[in-house]
Amino acid sequence: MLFDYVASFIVLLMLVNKTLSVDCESHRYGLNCSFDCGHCKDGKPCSTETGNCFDGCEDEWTGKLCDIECKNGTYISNGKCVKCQGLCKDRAPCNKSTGTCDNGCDDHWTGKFCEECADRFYNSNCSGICGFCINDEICDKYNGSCPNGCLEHYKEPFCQDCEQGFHGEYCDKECGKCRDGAVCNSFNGVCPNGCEDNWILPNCTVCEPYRYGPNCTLDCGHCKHGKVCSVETGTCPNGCEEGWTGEHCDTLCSDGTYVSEGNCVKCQGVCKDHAPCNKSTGTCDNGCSDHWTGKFCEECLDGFYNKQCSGVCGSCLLGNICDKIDGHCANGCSTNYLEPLCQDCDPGFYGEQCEKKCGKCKSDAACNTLSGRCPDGCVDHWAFPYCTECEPYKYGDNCTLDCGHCKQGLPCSVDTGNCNTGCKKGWAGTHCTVSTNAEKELTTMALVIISILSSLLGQTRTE
Ligand SMILES: *[C@@H]1O[C@H](CO)[C@@H](O)[C@H](O)[C@H]1NC(C)=O
Ligand SMILES: *[C@@H]1O[C@H](CO)[C@@H](O)[C@H](O)[C@H]1NC(C)=O
Ligand SMILES: *[C@@H]1O[C@H](CO)[C@@H](O)[C@H](O)[C@H]1NC(C)=O
Ligand SMILES: *[C@@H]1O[C@H](CO)[C@@H](O)[C@H](O)[C@H]1NC(C)=O
Ligand SMILES: *[C@@H]1O[C@H](CO)[C@@H](O)[C@H](O)[C@H]1NC(C)=O
Ligand SMILES: *[C@@H]1O[C@H](CO)[C@@H](O)[C@H](O)[C@H]1NC(C)=O
Ligand SMILES: *[C@@H]1O[C@H](CO)[C@@H](O)[C@H](O)[C@H]1NC(C)=O
Ligand SMILES: *[C@@H]1O[C@H](CO)[C@@H](O)[C@H](O)[C@H]1NC(C)=O
Ligand SMILES: CC(=O)N[C@H]1CO[C@H](CO)[C@@H](O)[C@@H]1O
Repeated sequence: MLFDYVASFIVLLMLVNKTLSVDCESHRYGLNCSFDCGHCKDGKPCSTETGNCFDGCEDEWTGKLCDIECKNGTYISNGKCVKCQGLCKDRAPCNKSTGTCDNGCDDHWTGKFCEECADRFYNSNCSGICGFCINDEICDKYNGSCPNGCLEHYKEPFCQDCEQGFHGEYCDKECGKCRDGAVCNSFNGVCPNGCEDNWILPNCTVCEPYRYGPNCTLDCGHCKHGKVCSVETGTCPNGCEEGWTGEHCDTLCSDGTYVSEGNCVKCQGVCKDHAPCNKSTGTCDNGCSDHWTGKFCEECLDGFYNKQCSGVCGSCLLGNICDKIDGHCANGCSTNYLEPLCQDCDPGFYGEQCEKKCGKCKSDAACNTLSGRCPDGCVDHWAFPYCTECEPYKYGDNCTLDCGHCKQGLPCSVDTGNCNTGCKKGWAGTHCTVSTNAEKELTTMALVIISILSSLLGQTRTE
């Protein structure tokens, strides 16, 4: 019985002993309190039996015992260390308790955990840069494709490269005329096998010199100073070479014409030796032909007129020049000249300067302006052809008076009727009309005969 008591006392002691052993030093647990607690929150002790922390772990620690520390590049999620989701700035590890990036995301990354590519970047590294999506849309962040297609002339679906046949920084340039229809390099526009005929390397977008037109098949005209014409329009930058005209300087003005306002027009005047005028200026390079003057030798020299400047002016008053077109003298003629040309004498005058008066021409006719001859004979008793003197044996203002009986049958003075050498025998007086010895009848008879004879003579002269 006593043994039973003793035995149960020992057991009791043992129990007590065990109970006492549970009371470990702070931050220790387990049998014999041989284990240290983990990293409990706020430095609290853990359960002395199990070692569990009551209110969770200190930052960056996990596990029931808060004895697991996450490595750089991982963070605690559901009590486990998992890989950081994204990429923090400067590739820093993410916050081990939250998984976020304490100093922000690395370039090209975004999202709460910097786990997503920023707009316009793609692929697992967010190193891909979006192409040229239509409407400036952003590309898919995983595969980089544009959701609704590309900007014009970019290649689907990534819109990074130019569509075939285009090149340039914005794929806005069409390939030139590559030989055999080849496609140009989409970056530099170079045609791989050279150009079609008439185009030049490297891009085959420019015509060979001196060619133009959509296919570079047209030849430039004659541009001034040998310049190249515009490849689009074919026009010359500084106008045409001398003598050429037309929009493309491909029309040559023929001799005798020149370029005026883009057209070939007739030379205006007459050049020396009838040379053609200068085709670009219209002037006469070696001067004017005789009788011509003016910038273009287009005007008659003073003193000449008509279309050929062959007309010589007449005697204009005071030596004025005549009109260069029709030859008339604007202020009238010199004395005795005939208006309007002042070339001929006034009727009734003749001589080199029309200074001589015509004689007594029959019917008041004008005499020949050069010779002074009367065309149709004289007024009665005047001597043909000039009709300026009396017929022989006539005298007086109107030559109507008969001479007397002058010696040797000579005519009397036409002015006075005097017989200057004296009278015939039997006659006397200054006019020798006074009979000295002959019978009156005889004298009268003789006078009648003489009168008839002389009138007959006058008639034959005027015929
Ligand atoms: C973990 O990251 C921190 C902060 O970047 C750094 O100071 C530390 O040295 C890193 N530890 C290891 C073991 O690389
Ligand atoms: C991690 O995040 C927590 C909560 O925001 C913060 O208290 C702690 O200081 C952060 N750790 C570091 C190393 O910045
Ligand atoms: C991501 O970056 C690494 C290292 O720079 C590289 O080797 C890999 O090819 C990249 N991946 C993609 C999809 O760009
Ligand atoms: C890229 O991803 C989007 C969305 O998942 C998909 O619709 C599209 O077909 C993909 N494009 C390519 C070229 O893989
Ligand atoms: C050819 O094309 C390239 C790219 O578009 C451009 O940079 C270059 O100026 C072009 N060359 C000529 C001579 O036009
Ligand atoms: C240019 O070439 C094309 C194709 O060869 C042709 O159809 C067109 O008529 C040509 N144009 C001219 C102005 O020669
Ligand atoms: C025509 O005139 C121009 C300009 O004065 C000159 O340069 C050129 O030599 C002339 N032509 C001839 C054929 O003299
Ligand atoms: C001369 O004739 C004119 C005109 O017929 C006349 O007036 C004049 O009297 C005549 N003179 C003489 C001297 O007969
Ligand atoms: C678990 C453990 O270490 N138990 C030990 C406690 O102490 C006694 C006496 O020293 C040991 O015998 C146990 O092994």
